[in-house]
Amino acid sequence: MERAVDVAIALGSNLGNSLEILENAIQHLSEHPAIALTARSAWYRTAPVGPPQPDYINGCVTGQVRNLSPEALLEILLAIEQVFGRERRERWGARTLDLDLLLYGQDMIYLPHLQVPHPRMQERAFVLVPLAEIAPHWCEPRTQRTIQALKERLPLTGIQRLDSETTGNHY
Ligand code: A4P
Ligand code: MG
Repeated sequence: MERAVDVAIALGSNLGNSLEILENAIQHLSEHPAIALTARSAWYRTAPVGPPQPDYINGCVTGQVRNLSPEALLEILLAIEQVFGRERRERWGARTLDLDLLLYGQDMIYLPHLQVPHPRMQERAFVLVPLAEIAPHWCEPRTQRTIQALKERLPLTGIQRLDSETTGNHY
């Protein structure tokens, strides 16, 4: 039987032509036969969390996947990161493309290589601000709070929305 699940994915980049890389990453996701994107946020320029490094561009997309396990979706995200030549060096360090699986329906997953909801999403304005634009009422299953409520608990400094024609688009 087909199983359709709502998913949320965070995108980030702070090396190279970030906006172009991020747009291309969304294009790759949208072309995958098992993924139907439902909404995308605006892009945000965000101050780096972690070691000193350039500002990031961050955004989020939501989608529906069919017959795609969380692990299979993670593999797809890692493969798209590789297309853009991401090298893993320093933890939390600069990267051409970072794709994080934030939410997979209401599932909670605690595997060594995959934790969902993303364990640090509730502390991160660079995740919650774009996600609240497109999925404010989604209940984060660990905290049992909505994305909007989680966002309202955070200071929103260092997050600047970029103007764009694609802002807040729904598919
Ligand atoms: N992994 C486990 N769970 C997940 C998940 N839900 N989604 C594993 C994606 N991957 C997940 O990731 C290492 C491994 O995490 C993956 O191979 C996968 O098996 P990584 O992306 O190589 O490592 P990382 O991103 O350097 O480490 P980490 O701990 O994931 O970092 P974060 O928490 O993603 O933070 N500041 C701003 N302003 N904007 C940013 O986007 N990003 C980070 C990275 C730091 N500071 C930032 C930003
Ligand atoms: Mg990551």
